[in-house]
Amino acid sequence: MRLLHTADWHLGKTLKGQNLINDQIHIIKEIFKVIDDQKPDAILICGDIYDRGVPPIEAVELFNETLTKLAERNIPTLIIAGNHDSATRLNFGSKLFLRQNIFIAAKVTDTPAQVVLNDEFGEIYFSMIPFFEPGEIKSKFFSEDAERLTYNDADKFYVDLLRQKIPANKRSVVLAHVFLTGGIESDSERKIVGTLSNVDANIFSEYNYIALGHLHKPQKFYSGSPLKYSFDEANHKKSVSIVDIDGAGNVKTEKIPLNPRRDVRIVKGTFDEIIKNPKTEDYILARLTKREINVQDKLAWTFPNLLGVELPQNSSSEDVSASNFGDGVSVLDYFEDFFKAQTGEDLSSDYREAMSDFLTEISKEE
Ligand SMILES: [Mn+2]
Repeated sequence: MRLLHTADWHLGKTLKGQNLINDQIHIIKEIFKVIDDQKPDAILICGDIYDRGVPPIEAVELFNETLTKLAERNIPTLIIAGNHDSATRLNFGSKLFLRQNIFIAAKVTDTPAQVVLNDEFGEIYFSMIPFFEPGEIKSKFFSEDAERLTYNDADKFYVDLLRQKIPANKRSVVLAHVFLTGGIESDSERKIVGTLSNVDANIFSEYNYIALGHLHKPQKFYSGSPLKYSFDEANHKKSVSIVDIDGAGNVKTEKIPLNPRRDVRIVKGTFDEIIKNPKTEDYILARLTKREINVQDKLAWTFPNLLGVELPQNSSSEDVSASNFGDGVSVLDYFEDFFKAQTGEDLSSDYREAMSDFLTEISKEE
């Protein structure tokens, strides 16, 4: 059986205020090229479908179109929720989608979701473990006075429930959205909170293939995100994983690189050096090695998608989005920029008023 493993699409994400929806539309087309070329028997999407619990409408539209296209191709698709997804919202329609061979496991359930697919050698069991906090497992399966669980305890408990249902000598695959001990992190992942947030790989040791989401750099067990979602990922090579499982349960994986619409890059040097770069549509962070003022407008000729300028000297760095912060700019204006950078939306007059009242309140307290 051949699988395509991907994760961390983060539909609806912005990068320093830049809406990435067109980049995401493009990269999903690229993934479909891989699907049509490699002809996987099933697709695994291991969490963080959306960037936030309430995704923007164009992100929901994109995911809707994607599921429709997968159903048209009749490729079984297995989807779990990540720590950025709203479990309840992602769960919408999941029972109806079963008819289309689209399996969504978003919530902790009494009977954990397990899907069985067949190839010419027989059955393969797919254990689907959505992201959850240990407290959710505790409140569902343990008494109130039971000891607190770590992520490792909670995931191991869920894995044990799933393993009980897998007959001996059957091949199996696990999907999960966890931070594996020893994994390499990136800036665009939202840290899983809790002191013991890591999970040990050995809890999954009985599976033939471990398909994980959460870490954005492609690495062992992780397909990584399809796009670079922070500038510290500038050197990543983004890909999807093609996984072949033979009749004996042996696994071969290959990473298929994805070509983005626009790359995410850091250019470094003095202003004079940087400005010599050829004009590019890529998303650029300019890291100046010599302090210079008012370079943004000049750099924008070469880099129309300049998303940040970093200056040397201590820790002083400036974002384009926050470039006018300083004397004469009110905190409220700064907040408005920040709000727009975070949400991609303008601050409504109601919110602006509420924030203004709040600022007045706290200034009284000082
Ligand atoms: Mn993620």
